[in-house]
Order: sequence, then structure tokens, then C-alpha cells
Amino acid sequence: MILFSLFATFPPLFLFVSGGKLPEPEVKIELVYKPFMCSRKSKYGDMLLVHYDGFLESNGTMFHSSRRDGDPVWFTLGIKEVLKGWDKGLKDMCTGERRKITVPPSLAYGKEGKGKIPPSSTLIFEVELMDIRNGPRSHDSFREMDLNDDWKLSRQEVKEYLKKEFQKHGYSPNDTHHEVMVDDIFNNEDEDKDGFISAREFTYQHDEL
Ligand SMILES: *[C@@H]1O[C@H](CO)[C@@H](O)[C@H](O)[C@H]1NC(C)=O
Ligand SMILES: *[C@@H]1O[C@H](CO)[C@@H](O)[C@H](O)[C@H]1NC(C)=O
Ligand SMILES: [Ca+2]
Ligand SMILES: [Ca+2]
Repeated sequence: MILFSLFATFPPLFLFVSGGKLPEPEVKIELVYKPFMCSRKSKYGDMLLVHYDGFLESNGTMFHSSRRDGDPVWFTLGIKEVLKGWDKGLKDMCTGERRKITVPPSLAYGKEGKGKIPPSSTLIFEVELMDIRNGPRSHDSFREMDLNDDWKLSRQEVKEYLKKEFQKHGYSPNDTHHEVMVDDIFNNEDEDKDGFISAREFTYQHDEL
């Protein structure tokens, strides 16, 4: 989990913490090609470069193809920059891997549809992951969070930051909820478990494999 793309963590935690809710519709993932070598898998906050073809499930029409129409696209996984179905369906993917993902309308363009996509369409994407890069974790955002300028982030500083982010996005702050999130963040980010997130721990992402 990544500090700077906190929003990746908000919605799931929010659901979790507020006691569940409806089961989310799922993306169906089919493996088309798995490379022999896989040194790194995509995770939330990573920037991914993909080529993709998009089809309507109803009649197989291709509505977009990055190969046909231009260049592969970069996006950041898990921050709702793309369809929800992509955020869910393109995790833990190796560079060079190809997948076919089937995305229900609620994780795509919904009841309204959009442009060439009719209302309530299930979409099929054939996606090839070309490259993975570290997501943005800027020096500036670290400095902004480090309130006492000691080059490390305490739990309190992270909590303050969460509170601000929540308010900025129209949620009222909730201490219990923030504690849970802070725990989650420290579990993932405080590599040497000294109770602080250092600038180094913040800036350089550790690969998990
Ligand atoms: C497939 O469905 C779309 C949307 O309903 C329609 O625009 C398109 O003409 C259809 N294509 C074929 C080959 O039937
Ligand atoms: C705050 O969060 C806790 C658990 O996360 C929840 O039980 C509680 O209802 C929330 N309080 C408010 C005021 O939203
Ligand atoms: Ca500090
Ligand atoms: Ca640390």
C-alpha cells in the first residue's frame, strides 16, 4: 500500500470498517499468457503501461484498441484513474503477461453507458502489461506530511494527513477509522519497524518478490 496514493486504500477500508455491505461485483480474470520470468508484480500505486483491446460482450464488437489506434497507455493502478474493473482486474500481474478480463457494467460504464458503449454493457478487455514503474511519491508530499521537519513520519503525522485528506474529499474525520488506516500503512511502509516512516522508506518502494 502506498502513502501517496492513499485513495487507493480509502474505499476498501471504508467498506471494511463500516461493517461490510453488499458484496462487490467481481471481475473475471483469465490468463492468456504468463511469462516464464516474473520479477515483479503490479500492485496498487504502481504505474502500468498497457496495450489493450476492448470488446462489447454482447456481440463482440471491438470499441477500442490501443494497438490499432495508437500508443500503449500509462496509468496508476488502484487510484480510480481508470475503470474500477481495471483497478481490480490488473493487480498482481507480471510484465509481459496477457490477461482477458470480463468487467460487469457496475465496474465499467454502468447503467448509462458512454459513447460507443451501450447502457449496462459488460466489457471484455484483452490486456498486455508492457511495463511497471514506481508510482509517484514526491519529495514535496513527504515534506508536507513531515510537520516537525525531522525527516521521518510519525503515526501522528500520518494521522493528521489522513484527516486532512478525508476532509478535503468531503468525509468527516473519524478517529477510530484513521487508527485502523494508520496501522495498515505502518504495517506496509515501516520496513524496519522503528515506528516511523523514514524519507527513504517513503521514497523507495520495496519490491515484494
Ligand atoms: C454490436 O452492438 C453495438 C451496440 O449495441 C452496435 O452499435 C453494433 O452495431 C453491434 N455490432 C454488430 C456487428 O452487431
Ligand atoms: C467511526 O468509525 C467507527 C469504526 O470505524 C464506526 O463504528 C463509527 O460509527 C464511526 N463514527 C462516525 C461518527 O462515523
Ligand atoms: Ca516528522
Ligand atoms: Ca522506519
